[in-house]
Amino acid sequence: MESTINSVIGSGGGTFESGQEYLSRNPARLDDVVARVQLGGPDALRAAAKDARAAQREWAKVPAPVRGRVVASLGRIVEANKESLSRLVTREIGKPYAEALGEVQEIIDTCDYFLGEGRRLYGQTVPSEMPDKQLFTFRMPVGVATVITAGNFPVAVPSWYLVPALLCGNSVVWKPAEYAAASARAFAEMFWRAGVPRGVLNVVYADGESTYEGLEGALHDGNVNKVGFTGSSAVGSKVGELTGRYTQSPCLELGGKNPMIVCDDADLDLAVEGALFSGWGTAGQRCTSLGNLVVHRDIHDEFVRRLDTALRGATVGDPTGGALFGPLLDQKFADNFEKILGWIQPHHTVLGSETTGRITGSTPRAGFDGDPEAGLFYHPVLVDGVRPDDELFMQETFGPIVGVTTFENLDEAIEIADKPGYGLSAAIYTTDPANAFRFREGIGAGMLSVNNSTSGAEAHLPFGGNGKSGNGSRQSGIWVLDQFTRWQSLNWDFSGQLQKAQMDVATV
Ligand code: UN1
Repeated sequence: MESTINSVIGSGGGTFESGQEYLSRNPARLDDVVARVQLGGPDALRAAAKDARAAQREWAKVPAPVRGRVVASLGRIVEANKESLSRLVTREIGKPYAEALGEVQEIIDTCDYFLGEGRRLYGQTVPSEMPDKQLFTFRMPVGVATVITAGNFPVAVPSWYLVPALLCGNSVVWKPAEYAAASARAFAEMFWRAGVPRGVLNVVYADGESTYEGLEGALHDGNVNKVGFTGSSAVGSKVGELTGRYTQSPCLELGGKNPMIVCDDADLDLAVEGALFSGWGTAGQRCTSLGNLVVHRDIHDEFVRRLDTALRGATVGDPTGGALFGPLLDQKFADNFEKILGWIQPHHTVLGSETTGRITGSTPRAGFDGDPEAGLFYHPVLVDGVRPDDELFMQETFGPIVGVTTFENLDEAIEIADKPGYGLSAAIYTTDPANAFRFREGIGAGMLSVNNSTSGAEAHLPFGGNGKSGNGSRQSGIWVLDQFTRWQSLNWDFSGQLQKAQMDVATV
């Protein structure tokens, strides 16, 4: 069954269609159309931001604990629909069902965390340097948040923005990825059912160019106060430039080339398991996916042998079954991955599969589960002999491919690991705490793991990166409140005189 989705849902109405229709297809069975999406032109986002502005004032007047109750109710609605939402995510983006369940759980965890924040959202009382005067701080909503998200985590990552933004009294314009349109709509419906007024959460579907133009227009109109963006580093830097022109600092969660250092004292089986999950799980399509294995020279051969065996034994295929990974997200990602396979050089050794590229009837794979011709399935690839200057080492791949590079001492490993200039997530496998601490101090990433993989961050820790991975902003947990509120100070003088700061210090 397919559904039709209009370019703008939630807010006032009007016609913003650009005339372009996008078919959101099941990437495991391309003939299965999940939704027909009417893409909007630049006016769509601009109009939605105007409606969001109009709705925000009333929403901000709703007491924060009551907004917290709406978040609590959202969590319960998501919980009650956990299986159906997960099934839709699996159908629309090809994420294995077990991972989709984990993704939906991440929303429930986010709601559980923030529902109590409605009763906190603390400000401070601060002593004054003058008598009979009291100082206070308050958290104010920023106003209208425009949130642009990718489709690899079509509901959990949006929840990291939407839930705290709404809780803090902001209204939201959400532009989800078109290839995850139906999942986004199903999730938005849950907000509205939970009690978020329709104009307070507005969903817009548009292509990249119209989104950029619409955002520019909405910023010009003064109807956007905060932009949250999850996507590529290239687009993130454009969003940074655009918002910078309006003296705004966006919340950017961008790409990663996440390294895993495997020391000579590591538990190799544990490291293989971690590499398999974060390198090829989710078809390598997480921003936290493993990009570079940086392996100690002395254990390199044994580690690569074990990883190669594990990868050859991994099941690829039908995401509703037990496969390690399913198809790539969408044709655009498949085309990009074909280009990335061209980065394999003659000095590389390709392992993990007999061949690279799309899995078809004529390039079968042992243990493939599903119809290879029906979807965007690719062979997993392990590339040995990668050098730190290779494109494969330096660039994000967003697909089921991981390279191996060697090192001799830990300082060198840390330097190599940071070379691509991203800084999202990084892992080390070692049994020596001293190695772990040196890694913690030296590495540039925002999220670290010791003896665990690069993916799988928990929802109440700060999520985010540095360098090409972001501008240092953090999502999730308490830290995201600084994205969606502004500090306001108040000084209250009850002395009955004009007291001047910095003037009376000598007389006290
Ligand atoms: C992403 O790919 O954009 O840490 C987010 C993880 C997940 C979130 C990934 N909790 O891998």
